[in-house]
Amino acid sequence: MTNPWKKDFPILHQQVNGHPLVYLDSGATSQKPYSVIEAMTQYYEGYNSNVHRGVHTLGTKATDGFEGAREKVRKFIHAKSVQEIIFTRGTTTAINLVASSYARANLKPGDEIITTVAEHHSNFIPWQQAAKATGATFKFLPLEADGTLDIAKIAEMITPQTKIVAIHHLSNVMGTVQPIKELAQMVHAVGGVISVDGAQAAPHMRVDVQDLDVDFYQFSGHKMMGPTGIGVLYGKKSLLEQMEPIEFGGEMIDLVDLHDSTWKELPWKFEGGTPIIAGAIGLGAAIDYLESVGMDIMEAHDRKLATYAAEQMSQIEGLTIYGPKSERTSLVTFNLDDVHPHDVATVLDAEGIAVRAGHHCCQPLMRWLKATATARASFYLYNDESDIDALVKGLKKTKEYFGHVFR
Ligand code: 7TS
Repeated sequence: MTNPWKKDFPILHQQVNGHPLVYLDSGATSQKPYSVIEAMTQYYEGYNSNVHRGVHTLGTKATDGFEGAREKVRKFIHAKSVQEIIFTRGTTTAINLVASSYARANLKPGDEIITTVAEHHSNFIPWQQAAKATGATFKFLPLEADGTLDIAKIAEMITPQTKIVAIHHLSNVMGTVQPIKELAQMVHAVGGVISVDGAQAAPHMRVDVQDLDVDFYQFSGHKMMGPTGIGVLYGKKSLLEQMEPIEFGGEMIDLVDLHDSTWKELPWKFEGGTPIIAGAIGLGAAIDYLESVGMDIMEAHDRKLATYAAEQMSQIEGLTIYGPKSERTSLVTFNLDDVHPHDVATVLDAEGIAVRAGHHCCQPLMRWLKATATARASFYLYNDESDIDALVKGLKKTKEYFGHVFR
């Protein structure tokens, strides 16, 4: 059966290096459906204007589009209020906001920030630096060999010293989904907060911030069929209210006096300067598209593909797969014999197959895996089994080629 969604993504219908494009790098960034591209074009062609300022018709339309997108995000992650939805440049900026504002104001020596070695650098360095700046201790939850967490083993690490637990929801290398709801309960029981990097989870599964009971949750538009330059920080209102902005200027002020100033109410106090208006509108259109598919269908589709890929790839002799045997979703990270992953990716590219190779912005995890680098195939709605069959064929060809070269 042909993939019913692929027709919605114009970029996928092209040849690369003389072969039909097989795009297996959605973990880095996803492709965009026509409806997202059109929503952004309509804004620029029809009502481009700044938001929250003018009373003129175009300005009002732009503000309605921008704030309408915020409401779509709220509904998408089931937040209580739009005041809890802060637009940022992406996941990285959203995490930095929490680490620079909340963490630096609330931590002191003796307090602990707990994370894992499997974090993307964007969910690692901001906390590492906040710990350094405040004298807090930076600690790591032990991971099982497949990247999962054993809740029973980590329970004793979460103590009244634990002020922040910062963790990924879905790993961009291992494909593991972490038990966020259980972790949130444990962290709250000792009076701490939990901040969750949802960059990979939000595109692939239904996220309900109230059900998970997370304090902060961050994700990027570009990984979920929206444009680059827009992302989201969800924060519980009670926490965001206590926090100081880290960017000052237009848009976020209430009153400015010579020697002091006051801020707008949530969410705007964290949105200094002219925001990414077309980006927010594009993200709103992406959410409409995702909802039209249904996040439950999406999750089942991406799990099925990741499982099929792991099964097929594990039959290639000399291929190592990282991450859990089952229960993986959306991606497979691997190495092929002693061939450098960049060489694997280069041979695959010659076949029109796009995969990512490198450390995936996870250097501590690469060290923990004892790998200098890995290759990764990541899947999304517009992929199907035929893409994975092409990958397996390409990998066999790569193996043959390098076997021949090295012999
Ligand atoms: N967190 C995780 C888990 C990620 O996978 C990424 C990006 C980020 C944070 C940062 O997101 P950004 O939108 O702010 O850049 N991950 C990847 C990747 O795996 N390959 O390229 C980018």
